[in-house]
Amino acid sequence: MKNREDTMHIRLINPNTTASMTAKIGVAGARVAAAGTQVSATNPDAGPVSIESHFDEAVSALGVLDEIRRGEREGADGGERVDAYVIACFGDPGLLAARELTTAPVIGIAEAAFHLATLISTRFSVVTTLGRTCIIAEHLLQNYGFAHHCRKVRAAEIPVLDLEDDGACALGRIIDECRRAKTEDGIGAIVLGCGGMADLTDEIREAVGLPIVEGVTAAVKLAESLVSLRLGTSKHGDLAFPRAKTFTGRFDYLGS
Ligand code: 5HY
Repeated sequence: MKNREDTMHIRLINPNTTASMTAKIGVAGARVAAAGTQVSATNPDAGPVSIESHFDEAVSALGVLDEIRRGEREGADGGERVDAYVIACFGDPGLLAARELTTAPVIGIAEAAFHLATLISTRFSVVTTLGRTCIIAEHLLQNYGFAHHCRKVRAAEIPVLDLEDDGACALGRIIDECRRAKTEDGIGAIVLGCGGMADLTDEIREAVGLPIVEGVTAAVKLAESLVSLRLGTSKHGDLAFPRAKTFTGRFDYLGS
């Protein structure tokens, strides 16, 4: 392992295949990274251009696992070792399966944002993209044990890729929904519910006047903490490496 005091490499994985969103996520992560932290951002070659349903989520999870395996291979082949991974989609697709594939910490942006929001407020709301994805965030809140901290999961009713289109006034709709949350939900903070919102934090904070927790930047800072504390994914118990076995058909490449 590297001398943690000096350098670390954090790999951000955008589970959808929209390269412009991956680049934006990379810029947002690098902007908050400490000196000595190298941030790289990738997305799978295959998968949905945006994740807006359970189906999209399920398909994107395999892309996430392929990117983790790629990061591990790069390190093993003498390339730049990855010290921590961030899954930069608010559904945290494939999170636990990804943790099985590496000793490095793997952090989902939803989980990271929930953790930080509860450190600065007793109650927060989430503002995500489409109404149909709210249930995904609600399931994560329950699963991670944060449901009682979250007053409401709201949607700005914008398709994810509107965040890539300056003409779509996605920002205005997000600010309007955040303002409604501020006046109606009795909260102290707002969590942004999409990796594609990673570059909007400052403008939303200015316009709404509440602490805004954004998942990509939250996950980068948590990853830095874990790596500098030499805390990696436990290989004792359910997150141990998967047992070697044959995979058939188009998944035979996963066999070991
Ligand atoms: C995300 N979709 O963070 C989720 C947001 C959402 O492609 N990146 C996506 O709406 O669930």
